[in-house]
Amino acid sequence: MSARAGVNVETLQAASLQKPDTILRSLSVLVIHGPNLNLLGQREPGIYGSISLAEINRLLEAEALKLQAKVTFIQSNHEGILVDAIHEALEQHQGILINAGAYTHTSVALRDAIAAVNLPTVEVHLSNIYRREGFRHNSYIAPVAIGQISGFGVQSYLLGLQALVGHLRS
Ligand code: CA2
Repeated sequence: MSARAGVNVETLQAASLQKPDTILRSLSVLVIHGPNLNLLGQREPGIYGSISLAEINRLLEAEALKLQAKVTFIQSNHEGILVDAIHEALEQHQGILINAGAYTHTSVALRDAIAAVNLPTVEVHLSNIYRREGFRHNSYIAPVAIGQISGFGVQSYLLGLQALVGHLRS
């Protein structure tokens, strides 16, 4: 081993010999759950299944581990709290995974917050919003998201996380 200015040259050489795709940057993703999603598993299992929000978060943790990413969760029933969380994400996270719940179809404020921070965002829905009532067919989030996954239950979240991390690493 040769040493220069206290730097372990062997370690540097080993790092530079790795294929670029095997050097994984540490990535942090903020997962946002909107209004009423705290009720998952307790009400309306016919539409949203019997899985709880805590279980969805556990599955996302496990998926994030496989993807070598970090996930942080917030659920709120209050639009302003979600807007604040999106603003604060700019300092701490590289991407956002969001199920904005009913705010998907109503909230210009959430859309503007996502556009303002300009963090890559993936929109997910448990149900297929396009097979449901007409008022669920419009998403204010979709035009400022890099993509949307809808209709696959908890898989929508897991596929969304994979897509977001893939996008951030590409
Ligand atoms: O399918 C989705 O993930 C939705 O974002 C869920 C929202 C709905 O307003 C969107 O149109 C589609 C509703 C979340 C409410 O979750 C509940 C869970 C259990 C019981 C009642 C509501």
